Amino acid sequence: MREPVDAFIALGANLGDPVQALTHAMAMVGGLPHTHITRHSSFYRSAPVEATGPDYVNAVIAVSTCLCAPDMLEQLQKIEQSAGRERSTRNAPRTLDLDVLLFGSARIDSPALTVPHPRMTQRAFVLYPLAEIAPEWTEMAHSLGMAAQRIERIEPP
Ligand code: A4P
Ligand code: MG
Repeated sequence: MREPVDAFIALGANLGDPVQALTHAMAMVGGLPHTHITRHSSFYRSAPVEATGPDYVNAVIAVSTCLCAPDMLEQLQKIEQSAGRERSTRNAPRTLDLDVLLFGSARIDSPALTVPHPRMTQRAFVLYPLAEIAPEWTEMAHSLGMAAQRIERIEPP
């Protein structure tokens, strides 16, 4: 058995019932073999970035996992499929998107997987929820500003 690794996963959706989709996806990720969720952010409503369609709901979770990164990606893609994800064009509206942001200290550059996620530092919808559970990202999140990319925390019911 591999040593556990702390990984961060971004969740996003802007079709169907995004809050329900993210809530269900978190439970599915937490139920993966040799994996448990250690922290989760609030949900955030955000304007589409480099994309069209309805507003997104985004969140970030931290997991401790003994899966290797390619196996984690495969499992995340199965969860996306089970949520009815259709891959049409890049950045098309979606029922569920699960991206690996960070995987311990790994640096991966394979055709299927790039870690750290190459666009994470440009995106308020990633950095704000990430900073909530990993405060070392707070300064970078604030440097983007909430004005340029509209984002607001959704108050819990
Ligand atoms: N892939 C490579 N690296 C990774 C990684 N670290 N995590 C590959 C997950 N997948 C990774 O992804 C395309 C391929 O990327 C996968 O087959 C995988 O092998 P995809 O999910 O099929 O396509 P995508 O999501 O349309 O493309 P991409 O490049 O992941 O898009 P982004 O950059 O994630 O942007 N605006 C708001 N407000 N909120 C959002 O959540 N999301 C996007 C998608 C655009 N605008 C958004 C949001
Ligand atoms: Mg994706």
